[in-house]
Amino acid sequence: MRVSRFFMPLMKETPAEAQIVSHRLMLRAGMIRQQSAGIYSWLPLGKRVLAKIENIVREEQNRAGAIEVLMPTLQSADLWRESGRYDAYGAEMLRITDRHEREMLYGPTNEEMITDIFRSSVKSYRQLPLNLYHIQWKFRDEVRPRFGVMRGREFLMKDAYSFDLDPEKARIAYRKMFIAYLRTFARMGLKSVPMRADTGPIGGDLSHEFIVLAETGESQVFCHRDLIEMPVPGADFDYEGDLEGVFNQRTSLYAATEEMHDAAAFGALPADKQVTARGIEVGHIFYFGTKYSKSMGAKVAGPDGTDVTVEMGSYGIGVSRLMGAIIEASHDDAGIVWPESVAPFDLGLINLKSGDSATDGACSKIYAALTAAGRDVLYDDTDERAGTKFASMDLIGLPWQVIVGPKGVANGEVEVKNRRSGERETLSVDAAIKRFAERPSF
Ligand code: 5CA
Repeated sequence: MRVSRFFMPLMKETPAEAQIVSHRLMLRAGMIRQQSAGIYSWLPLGKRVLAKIENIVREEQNRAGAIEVLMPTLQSADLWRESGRYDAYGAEMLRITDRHEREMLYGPTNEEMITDIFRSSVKSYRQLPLNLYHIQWKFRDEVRPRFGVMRGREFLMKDAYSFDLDPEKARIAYRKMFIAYLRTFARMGLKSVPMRADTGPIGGDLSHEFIVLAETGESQVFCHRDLIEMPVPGADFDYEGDLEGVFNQRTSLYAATEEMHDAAAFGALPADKQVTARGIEVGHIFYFGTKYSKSMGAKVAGPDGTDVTVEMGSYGIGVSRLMGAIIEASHDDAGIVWPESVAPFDLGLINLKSGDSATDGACSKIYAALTAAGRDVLYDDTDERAGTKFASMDLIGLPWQVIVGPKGVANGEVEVKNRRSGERETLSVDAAIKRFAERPSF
């Protein structure tokens, strides 16, 4: 993509309305635009990152055996009356009436709808276990939408729902998601800590929030220091094998959100292991048994032919919130520093003298070769000053920059800069092409 043809409305000024760094940087980098309180348009750079985050979430859900569906944003109020949550949900629910005076709502979550899908078509225990998920926009009329996409009113969520024959099997489903979440966040460069959590309006008695530690986080959390750096299972993890090992290793150490905090148990940890911090909740998983299946009649015929009410859990990830969390965890004074896995482009190509035929020629060669190799290159071919180009490229945070100027080109050379470390290296044009065309991590 050439910058001259792209849509990337960067802001020079620091937006006054943004209180935290991720919100400021997303606005300055032209990734989002606020349309109403807590409701955003996703501009091209933001949309690209959102798609990358979504894809990592999807790959890890699939790997753990969950199956993707897509449910609508609008739901019928009658469905929610069946579970009793239509009245219980309160002012956070956006209620809508259609032209036939039918009561509808913009879904804040989907337990009722997925239970309806399940009960209409699953009749036998042989079809279990089943875990269905979707990645869809939600609406919650939050009292205080703030911090940009961190606490929006409209936001993108991955929500999965598991169905099992008995509580023991439901715990297996819970553990699979628990492990999938560790992998999902680690692939985005985040250190997440699962913490015992309150279940709120979703219900149930077993629940973990996945927390990324950050000073600007909305949650007060307490955990054992060893959880923060604990390695996560690899891509070859066997979801049909031992789940308990990983699960127990994490849950045997103290970690709780404020609502579930046990000061005495925490105080019993060695002083140097006690971490009291702020955190961002990027995921939340629940096991709530038969709360919805019972009220909505979701049953299957068990092995002996008698009806069994299914055991359920639900598993959410804040897909749009993750973008804010990643920036909070990875930025510097010059701007965003994207991990390669979610960067909007793989690298930026900076032409320091557009219009100079040798420089233009070298850039075109690099751009064509890397694009042909499947790399996403953002080529700054504009005639802005060099300083402006450097600042813009640093602000939008692509992991690598290839800098091409007339002096270097006269010697057949370009400069490669790593955005995170700031390290620079001079390479021949061909070596630079080879380096990025062959990078296995892309
Ligand atoms: N049905 C369950 C699990 S699927 C559920 O709704 N859980 S939740 O309420 O905890 O939401 C799941 C995740 O969505 C949260 O962990 C958080 O990362 C994200 N989320 C919740 N509210 C917002 C919001 N207002 N803005 C952005 N993300 C949000």
